[in-house]
Amino acid sequence: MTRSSELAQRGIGRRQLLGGCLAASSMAAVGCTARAPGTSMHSAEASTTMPRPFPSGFAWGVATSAFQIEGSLTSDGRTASIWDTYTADKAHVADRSNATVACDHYRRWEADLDLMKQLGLGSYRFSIAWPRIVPANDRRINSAGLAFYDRLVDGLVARGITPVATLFHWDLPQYLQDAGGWENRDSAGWFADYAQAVFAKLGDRVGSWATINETKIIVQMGYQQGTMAPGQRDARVSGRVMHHLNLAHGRAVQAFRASGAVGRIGPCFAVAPCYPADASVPPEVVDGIDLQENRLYLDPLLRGGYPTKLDRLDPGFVAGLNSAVRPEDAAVIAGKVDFVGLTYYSPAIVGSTGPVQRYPVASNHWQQIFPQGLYDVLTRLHREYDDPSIVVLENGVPDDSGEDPVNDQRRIEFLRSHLVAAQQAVADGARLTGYHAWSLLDNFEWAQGYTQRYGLVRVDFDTQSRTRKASAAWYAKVIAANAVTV
Ligand code: IFM
Repeated sequence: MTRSSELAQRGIGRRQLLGGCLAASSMAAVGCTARAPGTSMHSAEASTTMPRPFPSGFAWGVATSAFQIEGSLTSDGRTASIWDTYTADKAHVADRSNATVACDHYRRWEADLDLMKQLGLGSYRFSIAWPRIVPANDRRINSAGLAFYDRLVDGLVARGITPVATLFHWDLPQYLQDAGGWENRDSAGWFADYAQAVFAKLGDRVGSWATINETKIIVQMGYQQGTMAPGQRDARVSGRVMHHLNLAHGRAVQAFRASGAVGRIGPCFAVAPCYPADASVPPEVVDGIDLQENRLYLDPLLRGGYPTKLDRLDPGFVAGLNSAVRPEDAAVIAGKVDFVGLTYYSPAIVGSTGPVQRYPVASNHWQQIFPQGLYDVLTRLHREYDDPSIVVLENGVPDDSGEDPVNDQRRIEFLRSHLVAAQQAVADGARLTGYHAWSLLDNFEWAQGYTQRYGLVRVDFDTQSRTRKASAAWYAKVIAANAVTV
């Protein structure tokens, strides 16, 4: 067994959450107030059927990403990203599909924005495709690529929807991968230069910027498990990549401050609250998984440095990390951010011998449905990370198992229960200012192709027609009421 596959086995990657099937009577999340699950948040949930209001001005949104919806992969000067390359090998995609058309959003964006307005959305999180903006090695800025996002941002503002732009949602230009990609320390500078061009064009209208989407998923799935682009399995490289992604985040924040752009900037963490499956699991084992799932990513940005005790991690990963870190990096990485963005899908349930399935599993097979996990991460940030302003940048579930594809009752229940958890966290002090459901549209779900439908709006991929699902109507009511009703 190689070091990297060992690492993958020891870790709990997004697709690895099913291990055994243990039941436990009580557990406590690492870093959270110890209590049996359900005692705090859930008892409040059951006690009333009154609407649970969110703070006034709460940002209700949906999220998407460029590669997953845009299509038009060669239009207006765009060049290939690592995901174009990865999906060119059909064996990498569950249904052997690709994102050449996806939701055809690049051409249908105006109708999609109209749909958002009809739902009453106040916030739209989208991502900008780096290969549209800096398509070639000469580092020329492609004005035709920028013009697309310029129109999109104008269209959002005209409809009263705040643009929330993610600078990097996994579609690294292939020519940069050929130059070493995130393994190359220069990547932080490449990213800052690209970000600077985007800030210069859109910085007068974008409300919030997310720097890098889910660094952890890139590290674990792109470089440890090899199940996402660029498909590597190398623990040492993954350690270097993580550090350079963190550095790139810090350099982009610096570029933002220097740009004079209005708006706010912050990271986007994929958080996974960790719980022991039962009382026999040693706390240090849970702590090691929490380190790998959360603190490795949160601490350098929000606490000024990596955790010092890394002995539970793969030695190759740690060696790669140490080889990349320079003393001057910590301050750059920890530059002040305006909010903490997070995506929440699933907890990590830690058994003595590996990950454990404890809660109902979604049709993607990796997501355990546990709304209290959202409550726990929000209140943990409030308690342990200096009470930041927080935005949920993604939360959702695929629901394609019902007989009527637009009557997605399971999604409604998922969203309702998670919003109840979020509302309770706010009531208990978390400074949550916005929530984005993943996703507006059914879309290209990376290595799963079109097999998993996360949209509030159904997309017929043969005709590109859009049909609002029951969840879209339900979410519109929540938005209008600024409250979720149990
Ligand atoms: O579709 C992805 C998204 O790109 C990143 N966060 C998780 C989603 C569902 O897997």
